[in-house]
Amino acid sequence: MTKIDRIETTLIDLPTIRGHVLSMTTMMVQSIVLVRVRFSDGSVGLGEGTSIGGMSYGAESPESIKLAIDTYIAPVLEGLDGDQINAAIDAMQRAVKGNPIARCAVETALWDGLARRLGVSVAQLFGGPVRRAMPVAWTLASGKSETDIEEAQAMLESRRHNIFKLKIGKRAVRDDIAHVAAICDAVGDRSSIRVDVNQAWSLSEARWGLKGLQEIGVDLVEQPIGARYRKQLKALTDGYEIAVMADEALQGPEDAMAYAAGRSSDVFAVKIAQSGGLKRGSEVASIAQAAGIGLYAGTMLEAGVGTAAALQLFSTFPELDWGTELFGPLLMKQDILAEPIRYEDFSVHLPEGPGLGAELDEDRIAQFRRDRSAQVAG
Ligand code: MUC
Ligand code: MG
Repeated sequence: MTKIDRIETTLIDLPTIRGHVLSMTTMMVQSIVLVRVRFSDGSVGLGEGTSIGGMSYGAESPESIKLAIDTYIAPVLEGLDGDQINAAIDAMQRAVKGNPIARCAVETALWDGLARRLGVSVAQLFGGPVRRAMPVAWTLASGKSETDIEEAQAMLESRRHNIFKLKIGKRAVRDDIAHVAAICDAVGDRSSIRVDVNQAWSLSEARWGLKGLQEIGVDLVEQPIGARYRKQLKALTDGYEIAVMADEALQGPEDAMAYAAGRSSDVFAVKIAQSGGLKRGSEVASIAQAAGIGLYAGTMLEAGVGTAAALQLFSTFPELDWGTELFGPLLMKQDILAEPIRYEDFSVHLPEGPGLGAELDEDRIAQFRRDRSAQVAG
């Protein structure tokens, strides 16, 4: 038996290329928890636990993810059989309620370890990839219309992205619509324009918002109202032609069931972290497909390890009608992978190699790990 010997976590703070302005916060840095699971045969599996803007996006923070793993998950898993991932997932779920990002980070490392030991990719463990390149959106969120337009034009010219997600919800609805309209005017004929409100609108604001967005030709609106208002989201889905996507509302297959049963949104943003792991993420996707709901591969703006994990899973889904937004590493000045994930021809490419296809750049990790001063002093 290949035992789980030790689970190690490292907090890493990666500066972003510009301020990333969301309805609830502005990010200047992305903080990730890198997980290394060491197995008794010497193999190592990698995982990543990442949230957005401290605790402003959701209930977990980088610090709480690390604490949940170090204090509550590692002691339960250490000593178990590393090849028995279903049993490990079950043990984690019994020991730790909630904390889906922490559980996903550890589960990812277990899949990576098993796949490396078998000499196959993580996608192979989920039945094998059906695609090696996936459409990839870029988020325009500089906070200024002119800067966003320049950014979009540069992305189109370099053929990196032709799908743009605009972060709105911070300004008055009318001002947000004017901002989106300016971007649609400038690049809307060459790209798909979508918006993410990150729960910021009330239902009445959302009614005006969706009407305005629809009139200017926006393709999709993501989580316009609070995650807990399923029936209200359904009313918006039924009331407008513009596609409505659920994001923060989907915390795994249980929510996916409720949304599919009520046809409360047109599209699901499936995030491995928010779902509580790759396995639960694949269950969310299966429910969407069974219910005829569109699929979109969402991100928590993970660095290379978490992004590679999502790519491995999403490469196995037969339908991915709305593409992906797995661009996290591009938002950071530097990533932690030795070989960067490839973005070309408006697509993100599935990393090659065993496991996640992700190898670490240890110098970068030494440079950006939060405890580096303690390391130097010690
Ligand atoms: C979210 O809410 O979808 C995805 C892209 C981005 O800029 O933020 C994320 C989170
Ligand atoms: Mg979102």
